[in-house]
Amino acid sequence: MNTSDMKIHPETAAIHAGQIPDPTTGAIMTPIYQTSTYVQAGPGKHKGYEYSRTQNPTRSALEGNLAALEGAKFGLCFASGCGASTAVMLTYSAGDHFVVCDDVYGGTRRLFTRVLNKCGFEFTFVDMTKIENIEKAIKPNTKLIWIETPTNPTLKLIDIEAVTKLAKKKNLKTLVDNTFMSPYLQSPLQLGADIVLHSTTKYIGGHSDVVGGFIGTSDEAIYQAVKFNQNSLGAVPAPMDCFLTMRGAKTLPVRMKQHSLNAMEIAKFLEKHPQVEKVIYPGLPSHPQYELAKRQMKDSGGMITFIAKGGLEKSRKVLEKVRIFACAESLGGVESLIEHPAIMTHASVPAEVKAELGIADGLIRISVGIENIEDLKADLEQALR
Ligand code: P1T
Repeated sequence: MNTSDMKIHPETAAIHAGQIPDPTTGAIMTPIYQTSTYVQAGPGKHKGYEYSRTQNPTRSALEGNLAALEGAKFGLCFASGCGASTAVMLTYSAGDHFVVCDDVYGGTRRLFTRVLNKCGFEFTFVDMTKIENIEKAIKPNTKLIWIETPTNPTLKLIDIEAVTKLAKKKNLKTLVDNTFMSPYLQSPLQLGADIVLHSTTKYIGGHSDVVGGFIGTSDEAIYQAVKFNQNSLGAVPAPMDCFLTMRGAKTLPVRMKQHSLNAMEIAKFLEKHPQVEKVIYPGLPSHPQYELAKRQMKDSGGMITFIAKGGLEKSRKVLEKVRIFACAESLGGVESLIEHPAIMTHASVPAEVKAELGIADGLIRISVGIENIEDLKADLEQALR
């Protein structure tokens, strides 16, 4: 069951990578090593584990598992996606500049513009659907290009390969937040990115029961720098959280297939619906970057954004009337969620930026779960009516 030297497919890696039966009992599941410290035979004589902020065997198993899923040599886990972002960013210094896609997750924008700006970091936000916008934003002190694709919540796509080519030419690093796609549907490192990041709270955990973050890289220097910050900043996940995330990850491939199937059906249903003004879904030929979606993503995932006719009043009603969809922030769980980005997940984005990005009052974001598709359609139908 040690798969480290085998060439295995994602469906097998999700279940086995990083995990070996417990050597003391044979337990097939990695134990929850609920311990803060480890007994040493003498000062410095230990088995690779000294203190659980620094290392924990349940966390190591999860890190190995997720690194394998992303095709990364190294993986590091954090207490949240924001914790992972912070640990990466703090490997840089005051005076460094970053080019960031314009509609990053609201919490990432908040971290950059209201926390890290105070540390002397500089950010330029650009629409990365056009590569020339990135090229124009690069300055002599630029260090990293930060991509999220599809973007949150307007589901714009960014051509990862084109960006990483430009970054390499300019001697810059590229990070891809792969949360919306999951490692099963998109492989940024294979497209040339240096770092891949996840809020494991979402599809990787998959059951809305745990908050976590992950970064994967095959660059030893980046790994060492982020690992140093993982220990120094201390935003590490608890062993129980690592166990839950690892259990979730085992079914990631089957869940992603069903999320994509269900979302495709819902997107088509909404596109034909008389109460709906516009649907944004990368799997629909009406998506402006449909060709890129087919090239870059294995399937289209579970996230749909749409605009209901009737503005704020109508969208509020839809969110109040749903019965299977739950009105809640977050995404990527087995259950379907519906939310209003302008009021909920992206409330911290300034009003003028929201307007510029098209995060309108009528905009609704749904995370399509893996329930029965007819039930989901019936629920949206009655809520829209
Ligand atoms: O919530 P946390 O685990 O800290 O992850 C932050 C984060 C990072 N990147 C992306 C693309 C995200 O969507 C998130 C969190 N997003 C939500 C909570 C949301 O509802 O969009």
